[in-house]
Amino acid sequence: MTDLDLITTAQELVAERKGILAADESTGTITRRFSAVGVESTPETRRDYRQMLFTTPRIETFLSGVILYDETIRQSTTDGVLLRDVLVGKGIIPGIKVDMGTTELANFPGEVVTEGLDGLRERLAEYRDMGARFCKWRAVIRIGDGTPTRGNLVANAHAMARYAALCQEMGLMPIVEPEVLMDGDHTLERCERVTTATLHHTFEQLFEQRVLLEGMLLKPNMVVPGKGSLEDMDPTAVAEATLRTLQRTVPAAVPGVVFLSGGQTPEQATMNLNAMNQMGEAPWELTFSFARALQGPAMEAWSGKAENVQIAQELFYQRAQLASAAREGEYSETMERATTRLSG
Ligand code: 5MM
Repeated sequence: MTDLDLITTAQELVAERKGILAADESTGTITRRFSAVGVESTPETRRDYRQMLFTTPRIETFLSGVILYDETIRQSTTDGVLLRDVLVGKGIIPGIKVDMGTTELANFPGEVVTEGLDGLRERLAEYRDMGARFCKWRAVIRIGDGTPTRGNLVANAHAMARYAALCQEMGLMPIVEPEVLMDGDHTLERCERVTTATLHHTFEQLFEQRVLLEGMLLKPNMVVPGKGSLEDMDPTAVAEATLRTLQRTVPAAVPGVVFLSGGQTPEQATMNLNAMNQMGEAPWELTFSFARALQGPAMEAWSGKAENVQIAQELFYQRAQLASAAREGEYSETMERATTRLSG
């Protein structure tokens, strides 16, 4: 693997009309999501669900890559085909979440840091041998009274940069995901200030650790008001604030920004991505790496029942199609309504 391979992977993942499916929910997270739709979480139900997503007919039209969880990269379909090979067969690049989740940061009450650097080089070698071409690591930043602190932002940024450097050494393209959570009643303006500081520290540490910017992707939150805020979610305001934040912090050498949806509704996340792409001012490709905003309606329709697989796949296909349109700035409420009518 050379720098050129890393750059090629990054560019392929942000190719025209395409984005990434985040299907890397850890067991605890997918268990919570399944429980909300009345599905028991077992290795088999998790396999069935992900098999349903990956085998959706023609989904490769809109997906360049899928982020997998450790369990999933080792699982096979009910016909005995490795799930990762299903993706490769469709021309979709398999990637893998390699962080080990968050833990309380000592001396910083209420703030967390992401773990997973110990033994990472060896784990990366195994994932690379299994065919993964890219990785993902997520840092979680909470907005609260007096938080995030500088100490917390630096600790998370340092860990992300160490992760990214190791990935590149091992020939795996790193996605760096600093997520400022939507939890709270903060304003859009506060989210902008915190996201700006978060990305500033992230790129400072990436520079310190000599990470090749052309061979990585950034997966940030969009700049939005907190879930408990009384402010409306206005796509133009979100797009302006998000682009301003990125322009102030993210070097143009980074090939792409692949947004997380963060608890926005599928419609909101899609509309906001569309608004950004319509502004047409960005030096980076702007696309999606959504989990909930792609999977939500499909998971609900599936509800763990084999007879619902077809309708669930149709809903998943529709959300990916709409996200792909938003990636080009071609999404509209008319398209959304037409899709709703088809599925309703
Ligand atoms: C923020 O979560 C990531 C994107 O998902 P959304 O679009 O739903 O916000 C997602 O890739 C996340 O990192 C994985 O689900 C893993 O999360 P956990 O909490 O299980 O590590």
